[in-house]
Amino acid sequence: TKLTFPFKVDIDFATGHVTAPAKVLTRRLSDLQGLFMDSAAYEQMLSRENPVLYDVYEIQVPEEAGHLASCTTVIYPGKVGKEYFFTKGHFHTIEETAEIYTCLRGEGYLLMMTRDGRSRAIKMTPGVSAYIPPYWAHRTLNCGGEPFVFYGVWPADAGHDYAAILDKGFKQRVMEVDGKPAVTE
Ligand code: M6P
Ligand code: ZN
Repeated sequence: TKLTFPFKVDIDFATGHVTAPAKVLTRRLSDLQGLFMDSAAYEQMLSRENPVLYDVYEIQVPEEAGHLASCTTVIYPGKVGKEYFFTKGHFHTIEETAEIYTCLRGEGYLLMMTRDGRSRAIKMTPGVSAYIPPYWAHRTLNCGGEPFVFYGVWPADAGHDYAAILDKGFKQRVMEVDGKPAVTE
């Protein structure tokens, strides 16, 4: 690890915006091809519009062991069919690395699963801080009517591995049932 100077950023809990040095990653509906359960609803929505599902504001540090990367993520409210907008979800390339998500605003779920088929869901509301252990893939979703904002911290060299998610998806889904979010197996 090279010597890095201490720094600070300001996080706006309402918007998730972070003051520089932050890198913005925007994911739209078209970036999540094949991931939502209702593919007809997906295609229909995409034929009309290509909304932003979430923005990630990453606080930039060297991607090296010893550093901690962090970011805010803002998932906008919405659904594809009955399924709430979610992130792609990923394993870490270095699988023995953990992550912490802390909810700043709104209402959502953190879905986690292992390669051998275990799964867990944690309800996220402001002040809830969730621990994602090593080896657990993670996806978040917004099941409320306002932006869902959370702050995540992970080892900077962990990396993102999307292959298994793009191939098999997540075991659990969160759908609207009778006007309320329900976690389905
Ligand atoms: C969280 C972190 C980021 C991740 C982001 C979006 O903020 O885990 O590392 O990039 O969510 O999730 P994804 O990369 O799965 O689209
Ligand atoms: Zn991660």
